[in-house]
Amino acid sequence: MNALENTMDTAKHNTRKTIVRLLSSMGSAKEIQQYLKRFSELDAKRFAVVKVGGAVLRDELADLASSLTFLQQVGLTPIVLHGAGPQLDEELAAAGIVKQTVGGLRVTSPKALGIVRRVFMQQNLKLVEALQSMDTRATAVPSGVFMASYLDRETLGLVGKVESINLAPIEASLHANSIPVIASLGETDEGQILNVNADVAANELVRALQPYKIVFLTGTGGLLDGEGKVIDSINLSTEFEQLMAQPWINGGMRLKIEQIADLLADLPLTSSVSITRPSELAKELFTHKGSGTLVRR
Ligand code: X2W
Repeated sequence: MNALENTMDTAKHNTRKTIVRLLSSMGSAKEIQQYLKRFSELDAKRFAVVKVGGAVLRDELADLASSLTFLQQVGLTPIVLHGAGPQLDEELAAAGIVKQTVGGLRVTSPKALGIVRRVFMQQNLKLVEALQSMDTRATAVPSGVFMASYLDRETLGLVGKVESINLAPIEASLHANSIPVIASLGETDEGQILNVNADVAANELVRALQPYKIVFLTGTGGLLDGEGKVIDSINLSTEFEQLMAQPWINGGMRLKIEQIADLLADLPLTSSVSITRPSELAKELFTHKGSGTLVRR
């Protein structure tokens, strides 16, 4: 068996595990039916945007593929946007390019951009192939969605700021009930490809689509409190100030919560952001209890 077949064998096994886990975490089948009905009634574009970090593609591909397959099996099509941070770290280091970030964004030289493009394409195809090998319809959308300008060319080099979103490739994929798998590469009016941070790209995509569910899949399985335990839920309208005053809130976490608060402010009140791990995606979507961290405003 080659590596991909191995992954997919695990993924098929995990799809069965997903169903068993889901059933055991529910009060009754009524619960899953309620959610299924609610999601099915939404316009396809408004069901869910799922952001997948590069670390998840590296460490949890089988769980990710089976969770997305499960959604397609129940007739739902999520919109998937992925990053490739750790893969870029590795490939750029291998090419002798020293990592430099400003405000969490990677300074991207012309030489680095060549590697960024190749790695994004590879990671995009890896997820699409993993899905297709499970007979799941998926469409590679490695670029062409994020129309961008230079964010700060002097400081950051070839890094993009999203100016507008081209929904056409996403809509075509949804129309074919195929999961669009989008990479966070931007493109200027002149056709210059730019490196866009995947969380930033996900947020812009969400602003354009106004989906019901926004899910960030991470290795941590949620936002962690001072003891490293996953926080169940955060209600921004009542808990924001109190949360931000906690001594254990670090810079990265503060930024993440602030970004989510900004994002939710631009969305209908019914929308929520969840942060969970791939194996718990169905539990998050179809049970009252959910999984990971749920953030509302
Ligand atoms: C990011 C794009 C990848 C990314 C980078 O070069 O790392 C910028 O910083 P994760 O895995 O979701 O972190 N781009 C400009 O964001 O991937």
